[in-house]
Amino acid sequence: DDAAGQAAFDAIIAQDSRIEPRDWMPEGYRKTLVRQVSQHAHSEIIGMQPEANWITRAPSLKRKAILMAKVQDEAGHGLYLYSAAETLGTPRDKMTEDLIAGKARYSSIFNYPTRTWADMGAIGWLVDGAAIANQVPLCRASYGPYGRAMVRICKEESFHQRQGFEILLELASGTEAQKQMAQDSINRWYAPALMMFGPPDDDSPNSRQSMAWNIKRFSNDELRQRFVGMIYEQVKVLGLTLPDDQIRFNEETGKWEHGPLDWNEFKEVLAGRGPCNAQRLARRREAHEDGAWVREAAAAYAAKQARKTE
Ligand code: FAQ
Repeated sequence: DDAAGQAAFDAIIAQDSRIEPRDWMPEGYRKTLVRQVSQHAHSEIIGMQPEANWITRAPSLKRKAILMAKVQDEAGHGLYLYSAAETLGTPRDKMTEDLIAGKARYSSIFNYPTRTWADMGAIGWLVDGAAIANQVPLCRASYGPYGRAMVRICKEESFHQRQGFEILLELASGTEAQKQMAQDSINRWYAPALMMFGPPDDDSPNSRQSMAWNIKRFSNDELRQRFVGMIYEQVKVLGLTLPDDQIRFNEETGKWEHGPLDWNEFKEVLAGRGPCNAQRLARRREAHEDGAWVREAAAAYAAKQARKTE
């Protein structure tokens, strides 16, 4: 019954152990996981678009092969995550329907345009970098299928981050125009990357409960500050700068600090009014419609195989 289920659940959480799909879990726990994991899956899938924009224009065959592999990895991440969410009882078709109907969230970051080749570098370094900072602690998330999916995803994200940093390093040691292109792209991606960690802690309605359930291990601000400290050092290797002159390590609090972020812009993007929201959703919808014949053919084939074995 529910009381026994709740007691067993509480004991697992208290031991910092794992909840598995067939275990009893509170409805709120299930709901918040479906919310976070499906949003995460959608982010990976929508996140393919800004980079796919540059595949045909990559500056060399080698760069093109690497970028294609990275975009394919994002598709794979989306699939593991949809599978993890499905173990909680929500079918993937339903999640996809919500996404293309504009009812589901995905990360704010993917609503910004990729204007130059340097953006492939800045996305790898800053966006994948922020993703890793946020996701390494999620490898220990209390829900088993989610935590296990995160382990592999984080390994692949590390490779993505290196390739982005290397793109910027090469541009930064190139001509003055190339260096300028790299700097411009860092200037545009810095603040949106910091916003990936979510709203400030005092405006984050889900954090407290998610931390109590061992889904989130650190708060949005804690992870954002840690990330700022990392990129503050890394940008020096590039010989470039971050567009924020207020970054400093506060000896008293032991925390990194950064300049103010425009949370109105974040809210606008979440409300569907960012620079590329409409374009991203239209493209996703179009891809879904274009793929209808594949789904129909697969279903017809499966039905035929089922009849054969009857
Ligand atoms: N964008 O109460 P909180 C990637 C929403 S990495 C949009 O703090 P929570 C890799 C939030 O959902 C990107 N919405 O929420 C890649 C909530 O709304 P709701 C994906 C955001 O869940 C790289 C409301 O604001 N990573 O894809 C954002 O405790 C390159 C209040 O916020 C993940 O999803 C945002 N940035 O904390 C792919 C990581 N922030 O649902 C391709 C897993 C907040 O109540 C290329 N997720 N919101 O309507 C998480 O860790 C958490 O969900 C947070 C938000 C930290 C994102």
